[in-house]
Amino acid sequence: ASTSSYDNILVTAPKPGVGLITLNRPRALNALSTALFRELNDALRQLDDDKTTGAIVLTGSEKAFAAGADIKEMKDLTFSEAFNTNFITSWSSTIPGVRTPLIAAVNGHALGGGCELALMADILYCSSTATFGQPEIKLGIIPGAGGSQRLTRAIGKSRAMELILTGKNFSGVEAGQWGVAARVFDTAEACVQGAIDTASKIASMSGVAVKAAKEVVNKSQDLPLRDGLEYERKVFHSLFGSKDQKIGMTAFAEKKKPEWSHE
Ligand code: CO8
Repeated sequence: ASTSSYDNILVTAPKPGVGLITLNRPRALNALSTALFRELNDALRQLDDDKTTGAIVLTGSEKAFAAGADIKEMKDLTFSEAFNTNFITSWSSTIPGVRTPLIAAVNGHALGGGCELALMADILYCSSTATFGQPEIKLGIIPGAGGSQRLTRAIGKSRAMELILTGKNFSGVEAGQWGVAARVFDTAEACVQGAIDTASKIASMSGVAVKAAKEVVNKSQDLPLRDGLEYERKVFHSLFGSKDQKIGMTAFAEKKKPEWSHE
């Protein structure tokens, strides 16, 4: 396992091909500060560039995935500072460009920016006792990193409107029922382990096919169906130019295990 010199996060390699980023600001329940995001984005970029990393898991502690943006840091922010520095944009602009699959393992509080950060992941796992919510309305603001958009797409307008207008939380169990979470675990430990196991499985596939699959699934969130289907077909055709298509199909025909080139 590799370690690093970050102050707010820990980066390890729990299994071959898997990068694990743990948000680690326990005294502030992993509140998302500029310093934390600078480190998180740096670690994500490094793992994404590392050819040996096939999937990334992002988690927090048992108590908090992240309790939101750092309210103490934002308290005195003015409109002109927020506008001129394009506040939050630099925080949330790295993740959409990460091509390696990202799995969020959410335990404890995932509130405000913490909920939005979890929703930015490709796959979300949580424990039944996780607490999600967009409490911004109670602070006199609104979600600013996709809460009104990604959450609404995930759970529908009426439920999203209720949550965002009242600031009430929803549980890990509800996240599972509503399709926010792909899987719900009984304990925090099982949740993180489940995410690592899925990441390991993804890392055992062809890296070219995995990146292509992630790209086309994400297009479904942006494109009308006809354009999405066409996009999928183009990428599908293009994969017949990859080495791994030949390796995968030849291995099947010869009843062997494929040894991916990731090319
Ligand atoms: N910011 C700064 N500090 C925080 C935050 C936060 N969001 N959340 C908790 N802390 C601090 C507390 O101030 C406290 O510090 P101290 O010991 O110095 O007083 C410490 O963490 C422990 O917290 P509590 O004592 O409150 O712990 P409890 O277990 O009693 O309560 C709660 C836990 C319910 C999570 C509570 O801390 C809480 O309500 N936190 C604020 C939640 C919130 O409103 N979050 C939304 C913030 S706004 C936002 O996220 C805008 C989105 C911006 C986009 C982000 C880009 C991805």
